[in-house]
Amino acid sequence: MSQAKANILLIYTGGTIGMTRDFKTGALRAFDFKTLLEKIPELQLLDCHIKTLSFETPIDSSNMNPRYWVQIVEMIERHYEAFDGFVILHGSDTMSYSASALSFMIEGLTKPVVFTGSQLPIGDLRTDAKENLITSIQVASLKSDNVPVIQEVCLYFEYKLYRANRTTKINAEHFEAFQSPNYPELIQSGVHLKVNKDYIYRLPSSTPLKIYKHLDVNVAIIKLFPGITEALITNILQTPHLKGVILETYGAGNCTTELWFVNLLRKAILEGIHIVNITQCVGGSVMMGHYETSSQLKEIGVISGKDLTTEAAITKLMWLLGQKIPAKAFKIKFETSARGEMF
Ligand code: ASN
Repeated sequence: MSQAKANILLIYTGGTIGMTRDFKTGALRAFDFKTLLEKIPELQLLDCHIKTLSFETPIDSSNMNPRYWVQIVEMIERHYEAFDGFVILHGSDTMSYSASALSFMIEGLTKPVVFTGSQLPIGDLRTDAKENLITSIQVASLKSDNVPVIQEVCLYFEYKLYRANRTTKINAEHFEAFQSPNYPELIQSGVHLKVNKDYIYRLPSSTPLKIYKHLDVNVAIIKLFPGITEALITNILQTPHLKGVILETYGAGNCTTELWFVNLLRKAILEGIHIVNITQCVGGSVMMGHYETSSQLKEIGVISGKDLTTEAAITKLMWLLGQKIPAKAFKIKFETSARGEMF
């Protein structure tokens, strides 16, 4: 069967990839998108049609927030029918947060949405931007029998395509800046693109496209450490309007058995605050009840975040809270995989 050329929408949000160096201070700052495209004439050689859109003011991704996520999702929504795939150029610092958020905000996705960026600006001699960008566009164009091979939100960096909501940024310097500790790569890029077919996402049943735009930011992340004080946790849990907390515990979901700690959490849960247990370990999963030091959490109704990354956990929390789900159903929903983000 002859394959139609893919139509790709390239959305530029900012990040190092399009930055230039301020000649006075030496600091990198976001620059305009047109210059970025002039720097990559290779794009004309790709076997697809590319249309580009840009944030009015490109940002360093450290300034990212859920309002920008809504902007990105609306750009995709507006152009969903007309394009076969979407490539989002984004700063690497918060890319895993944005890409995880987008994975939850788009339900029923049957086209590729590929986040990418770079560690060095596209104008630098040793840049990693070109390979990342070119291969991301190729991945977004991949079809088999005129059907997109990738049908999920993913992240491409340094020869690997990952499921977005499984990723985390692990290095501020290396070109290999991301990792997917609990899920294999979807594609390895070498001489050929090697697709790991068994791991790519397919909707369990035909689901209509639905875009979610309400995210609730009344959330917190508490990372435990030996010596953490009662005063600190009390203060966080008394934050006005707080609705959910990601608790980063030790190992397989363990925490101190000191009475004040579990009492504070119990009180918060009774007041309607959702508490989610995830591990501080880079890989592996929470198993509440495996040790005595986590049984208490299970008993008081703490939600298991299983093998979620922090990025996926906090964005899933914002997304589910945005839907105003009743308390009982909330726990079940959170503990169930929505987009392949947990086992
Ligand atoms: N500060 C940059 C950003 O996240 C880092 C990068 O893109 N490599 O926007």
